[in-house]
Amino acid sequence: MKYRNISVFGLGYIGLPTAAHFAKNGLHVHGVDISKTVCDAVNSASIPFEEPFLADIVRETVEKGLLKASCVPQPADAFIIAVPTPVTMEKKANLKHVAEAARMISSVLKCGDLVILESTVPPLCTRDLLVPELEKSGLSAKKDFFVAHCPERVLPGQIINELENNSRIIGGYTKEGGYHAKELYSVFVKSEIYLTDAATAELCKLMENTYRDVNIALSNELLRICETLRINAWEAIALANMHPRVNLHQPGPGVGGHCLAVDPWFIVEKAPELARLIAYSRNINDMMPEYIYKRIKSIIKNGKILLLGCAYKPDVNDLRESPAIKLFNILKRDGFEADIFDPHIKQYSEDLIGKAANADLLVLAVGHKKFKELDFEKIKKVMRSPNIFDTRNFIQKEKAIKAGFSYYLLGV
Ligand code: SAJ
Repeated sequence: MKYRNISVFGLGYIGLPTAAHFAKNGLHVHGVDISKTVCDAVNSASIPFEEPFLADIVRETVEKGLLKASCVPQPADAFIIAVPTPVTMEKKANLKHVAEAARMISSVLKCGDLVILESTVPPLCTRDLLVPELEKSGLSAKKDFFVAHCPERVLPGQIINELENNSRIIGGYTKEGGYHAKELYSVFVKSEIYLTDAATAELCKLMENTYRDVNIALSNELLRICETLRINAWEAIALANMHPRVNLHQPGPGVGGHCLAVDPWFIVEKAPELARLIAYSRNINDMMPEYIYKRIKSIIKNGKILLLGCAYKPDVNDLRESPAIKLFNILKRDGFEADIFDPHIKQYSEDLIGKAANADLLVLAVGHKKFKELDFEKIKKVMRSPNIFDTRNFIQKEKAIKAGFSYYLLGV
């Protein structure tokens, strides 16, 4: 194996598990992050966010001296960029962290090194931004070093399993770049590794998340149609999905996270005249919190509302682009007294009963497994008016009604 020393830029949800996996397989890994707090956490063998099984791997590899972190780059044989690529107010990719990582790498780059971009980027970013930044080193990406785009595609909450067991797409900037990157990832990827060119790999990653976002938008549109026709959307979707070639996704209060709510815009940015369905779907999903708010107002006109869940999806402690937070802000904007309880988010994880005191409505916004154990009898006792609105078809209706709640379900 040619690559013994690797450097991972960005120690977040993707970079840290990736770094830890290479270290677990005996490579020496140097993590680089602009946040000293993150570097200190890693060096003291702790992880700055929740992800099942990650803490053990980080502890083990840090203790063995295989994983270290700092804010400054150092020479390595291979560099992996896993920094955030958020979307701007104008719905364009903000690539400043990729450019900054590339600048840092170019300061230590040498002949024969491999540079891999894992961050999700608009098509042609490897060619038009990454390579030119790296070539400021005076070296050529066609002759002196290798470049590939290897998009991350793991699901938060299941990252450790998916890093090893999902197939991978690697897009070489040159054919050799692809081969070298494949050799490196073979260290821990047990499934197939498909080789292509960098631009195809970039678009492929965006297509996957766009497929999901558009599919959810379709379900959200169908849900609103069902409401006007007084048809149960959940039942209709479940039955349609019995068909062997139908896979409608789940409707709900909107789409959050740093991927589905962001990546489709990277396609729109490159082809605004053509990407009409993609942009329209994004807008449908973005409007869902306002729609939920309208439904809430049909249940109560004023009073106190407690949101159950604010993470962007079940069983994670990640708030990015969370539709529940958008709903919370809408409620506050319009003068409702509102609070949040979420067992996964530290600042909202305490005192469910205190928060439910004098509330007029509970709104189930996220289907966390822990909410299956809610003690409705106890909660009801402290509420002013025991109403519950389920936006995820998650709560057992009979249980809530038995406890004395008036039960409302989105999409019926
Ligand atoms: N959601 C729905 N209905 C559904 C499924 C999801 O409303 O039927 C909502 C969720 O509640 C959440 C949002 O969509 O708010 C996104 O959740 P998700 O589980 O679909 O996806 P992410 O953002 O956690 O991870 C996605 C994954 N992409 C695909 O499955 C194609 C993951 O594999 C990618 O690695 C990740 O994006 C990424 O980093 O791009």
